[in-house]
Amino acid sequence: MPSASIESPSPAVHDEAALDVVRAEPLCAETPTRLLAAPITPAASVYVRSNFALPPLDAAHVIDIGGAVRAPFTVSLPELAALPRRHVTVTIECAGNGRLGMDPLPTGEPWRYGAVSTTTWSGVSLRTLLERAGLAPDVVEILGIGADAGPRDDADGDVRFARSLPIADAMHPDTIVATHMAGEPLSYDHGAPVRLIVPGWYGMASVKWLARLEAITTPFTGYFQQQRYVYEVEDTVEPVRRARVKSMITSPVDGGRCDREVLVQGWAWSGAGAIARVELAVNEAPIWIEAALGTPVSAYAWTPFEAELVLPDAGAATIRSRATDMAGNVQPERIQWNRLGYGNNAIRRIAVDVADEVR
Ligand SMILES: Nc1nc2c(c(=O)[nH]1)N[C@H]1C(S)=C(S)[C@@H](COP(=O)(O)O)O[C@H]1N2
Ligand SMILES: [Mo]
Repeated sequence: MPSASIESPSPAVHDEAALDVVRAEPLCAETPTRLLAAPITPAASVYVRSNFALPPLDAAHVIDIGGAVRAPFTVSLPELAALPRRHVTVTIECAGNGRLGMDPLPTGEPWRYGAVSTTTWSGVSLRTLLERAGLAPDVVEILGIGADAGPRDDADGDVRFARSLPIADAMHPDTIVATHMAGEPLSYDHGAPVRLIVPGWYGMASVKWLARLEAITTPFTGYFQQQRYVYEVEDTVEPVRRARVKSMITSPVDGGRCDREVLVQGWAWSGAGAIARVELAVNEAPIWIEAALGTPVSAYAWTPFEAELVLPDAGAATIRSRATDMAGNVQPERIQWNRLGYGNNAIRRIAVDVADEVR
């Protein structure tokens, strides 16, 4: 039987060298650049983003399922472990990834480009629990509430971490209540003993330390839905949802050295569906070269791309990548600036120092 107990409730379970720490307490840490080239991110190097101090939870933890349902119930970890298992390999990106590339720099964690990782999560379809509870016909969203809480910056008192999902996303069989990551029980930083995993959505939808699921009949308007994880542009506020189409060159590395003839490789992903195309351009030339696409390890994982380029001169050069998804979304040249700095999927330039000779 799969274990669903917490191995160690100690917060300091991460290996410092495996992550680039952005903030130590609560832990916010990126996957190191060199490890972003791996199709599956090494487990110890999956990025971590926590808003508050880790909540005290133990193996006796239960999830409450309630709200607008026929039969509210609680599910314990052993009960969860006995239900049919589902495994999903997913690329998950923090909505704040790339915030440092925005000018002027918005408030929030100063993420560079490593708040994105790919790993396999295992658990039970959220749908299985919702069907057992029996949703009322007028349910519009499922609210996931974490056990963690902390101060909000617009009012007194603490706020729980909570995010809602439209019913269609909540009922998708690959939206799971996960107890394992990369075949091991969740680490405490990743939400032990149990969390949501929502493929295709930016990370904030995947509520860690899941304590309660609530079926609601009007859209959720809580702090993390309306004040945080929103695209705020002048007077408009729009909750952040699915991940925008994006690409990342992993080789050559940004700031590194390469030959004039260079194999450029990287990843592209989108919460709106499969990747249709990735194109590359050198320096500011408006000439886009189509890269070859490989096969992603799963429908929710990033798609590999590569192309052989011949760079024009020795010395400094830049390489850009631009992805398009099957829904026709294309990475923009410039990101629309938003106050909290989310969803920066603008075309990124990596800088390389080109060696003198073609070998
Ligand atoms: N309860 C809770 N869930 C949470 C968060 C949090 O602070 N508290 N952070 C969210 C954000 S913003 C992201 S990007 C992902 C990060 O998951 P990870 O730390 O396992 O990579 O968790 C999400 N779920
Ligand atoms: Mo995030």
